[in-house]
Amino acid sequence: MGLFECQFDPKGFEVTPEILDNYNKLGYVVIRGLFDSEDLENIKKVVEGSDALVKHAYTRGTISDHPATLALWNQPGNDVTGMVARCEKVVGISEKLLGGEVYHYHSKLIMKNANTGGKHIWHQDYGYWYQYGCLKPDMLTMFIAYDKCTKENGCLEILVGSHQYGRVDHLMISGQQGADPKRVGHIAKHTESQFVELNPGDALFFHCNVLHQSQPNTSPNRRWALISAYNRASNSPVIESAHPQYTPLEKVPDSCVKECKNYTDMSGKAFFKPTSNNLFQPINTK
Ligand SMILES: O=C(O)CCC(=O)C(=O)O
Repeated sequence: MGLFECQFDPKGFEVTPEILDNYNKLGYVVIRGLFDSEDLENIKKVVEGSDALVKHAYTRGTISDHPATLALWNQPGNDVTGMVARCEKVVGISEKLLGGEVYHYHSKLIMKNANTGGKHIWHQDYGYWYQYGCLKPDMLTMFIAYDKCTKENGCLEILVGSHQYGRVDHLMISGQQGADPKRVGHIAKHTESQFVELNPGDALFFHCNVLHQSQPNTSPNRRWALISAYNRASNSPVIESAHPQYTPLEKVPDSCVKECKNYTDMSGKAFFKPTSNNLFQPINTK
């Protein structure tokens, strides 16, 4: 079975009942061409044209010399990457898939450079968001390919429909939080694995209980991705933790991704600053 995918149409795109049914059944949808080359050119001016964003990058995990490098921010902000996270198409699709108002939970830039690391072990995003006080799995992740994502450069691999098995216990494995490998082994016998190969500007929306992993980038081709996570407004965390409680999201027209000229002012993004003991730990679990 191939990937479940549809093509974005800037003149009018709708999350149809067919898309919603498949999302609920498979746990994901790939939307090709959600961002076009002009959008990507403008995003590039922030991501590569200045160090304002990438200077916040850090490395996480000790998976046998294949650590993951990323920058993470809790509020979208007003630069071009903020427009990506706040634009009507992204927020609208997320609201349709989650069935109600959403807010920005966090975003990140995952940087898998050529011939480097970036291994992510099998996990569910809700594996740790649960620990952050989100009571329901009313959350999703949007993964946008900034570079072409292929099997060779460590694209995402998902277990299709694995969200239907519910949340799996997560354990600390070599510096990363991973889903209990025995449980994953059982689920893998009942689900199909799919490599999610994407072209720049394509987006994968996936349910927070979908099991996913990715291999290190052993290829000569860089694989960077922009990721934004959304939570239902009604599912605000019941404790203070690493990511924000309900904060109304100020939507912007899709055209702002092309038109925004803010490439350097990152004020208000609330970048995550790692310390030796806050990686994946709730800040306050009272
Ligand atoms: O970018 C990747 O390869 C995996 C990212 C991921 O799964 C995560 O950050 O939770």
